[in-house]
Amino acid sequence: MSAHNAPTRKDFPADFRWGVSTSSFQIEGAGQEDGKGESIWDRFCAEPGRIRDGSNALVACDHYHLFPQDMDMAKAMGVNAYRFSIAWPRILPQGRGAVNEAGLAFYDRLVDGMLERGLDPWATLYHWDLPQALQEQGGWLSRDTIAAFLEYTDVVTRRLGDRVKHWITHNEPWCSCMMGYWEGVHAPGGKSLADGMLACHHVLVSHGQAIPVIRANSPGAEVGITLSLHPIKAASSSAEDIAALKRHDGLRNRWFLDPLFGRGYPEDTLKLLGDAAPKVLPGDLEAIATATDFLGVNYYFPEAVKDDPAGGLMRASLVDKEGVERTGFGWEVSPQGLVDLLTRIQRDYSPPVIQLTENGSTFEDVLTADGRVHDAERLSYLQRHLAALKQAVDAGVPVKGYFAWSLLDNFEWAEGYLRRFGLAYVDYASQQRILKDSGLWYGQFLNEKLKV
Ligand code: IFM
Repeated sequence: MSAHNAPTRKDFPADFRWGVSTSSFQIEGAGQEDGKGESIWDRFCAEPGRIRDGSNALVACDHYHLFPQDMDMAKAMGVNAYRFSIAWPRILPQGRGAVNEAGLAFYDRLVDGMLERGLDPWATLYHWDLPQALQEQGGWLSRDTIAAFLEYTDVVTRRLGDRVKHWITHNEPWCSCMMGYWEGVHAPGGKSLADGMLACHHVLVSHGQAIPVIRANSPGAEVGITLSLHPIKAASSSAEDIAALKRHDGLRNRWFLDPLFGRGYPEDTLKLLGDAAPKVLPGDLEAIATATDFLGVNYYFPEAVKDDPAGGLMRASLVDKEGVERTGFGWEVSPQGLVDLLTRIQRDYSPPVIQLTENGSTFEDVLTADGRVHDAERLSYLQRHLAALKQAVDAGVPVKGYFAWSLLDNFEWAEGYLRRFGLAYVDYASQQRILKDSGLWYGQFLNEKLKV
């Protein structure tokens, strides 16, 4: 898409929320400063072979010290909302018990800085950096971690609840639990499907039980959860592949959406899981279904699946479509997938409000001699996804906000610093930030002050 037929801000409702998205572990650095405790990701990074470039996030983008300039940049870009996450081990270094005042003071400064700049703070309570001390007691496999999460939520929302009016309990339980406890590629590196399912269940229960705590401490706040969801297609029109699609969708999407919207876990998926299904206690499903104000959706790419008897309990495996456009991660670029996903969520679940809490892409960025990053592919990705978003809004899907992932290049988990998702390029040696062409265009789209 040329800038020519990219949407303009005026194509969206005037009260649409425009933001950027970040997370604590990926940008803050200051990994051992001011009393912060160790997180499972600090530990994971220290294990040889876990992170592709052998790096860690002890310094990352040094946002802990450079946040004023990062927020100045966000403000100049014209966003009106800023999504960030809170590092649990900065607040409760041992997971529970003693509170680290310096950690709370950091988020005071961060939130106040946002408000001074007219940025609406959107806080995520859990973006994967569990205190290592809790992992040693079982992490999300232990029901006690639910109580620890409630204690942490209470401490944070008591302190920030007067100023933060948008709370996200968890970011992408699929990634923190299934990639962390089943696929073994994220911290803590577990390798059991049953563990992945149990961790997911505890995370979902903790989400539901945290809602009244947040509402009590942050009057008038809006509360939601963010899921990573995928539109899924069958690899062919055969009955077998279509049945495989349904099975895969059960685990990937419905497993989360159904209980959050009061339907309990999907029967067909429960049956296929057999002994790997989590133990559900009385009251758990009611807690998970506690009403929220919005559903946060992170969209990156669609999936295609085929019937495959060797494809695990769901008997399905992913198919790499040929000849499609892909990001540097190999993820298919599909703006239409965003329309499909949003309309499907609306049709099947009718959430009151959807917030697109992440969307973005990684490509090989080059800092050129003119001191710029001409990231034409990311720019085109952004423009086409905004056009798709407009299509969904026009079709009546109640999407009320868009948060670009991410403000800054950052620590991309198991990929370390090999993947850049930022609208701003980060030169990690000097910590200099340089708005890429995509970031300049987003700024132009938002306030027409910056010119590409
Ligand atoms: O960097 C991550 C983020 O932490 C969660 N959502 C997906 C992003 C890109 O992989």
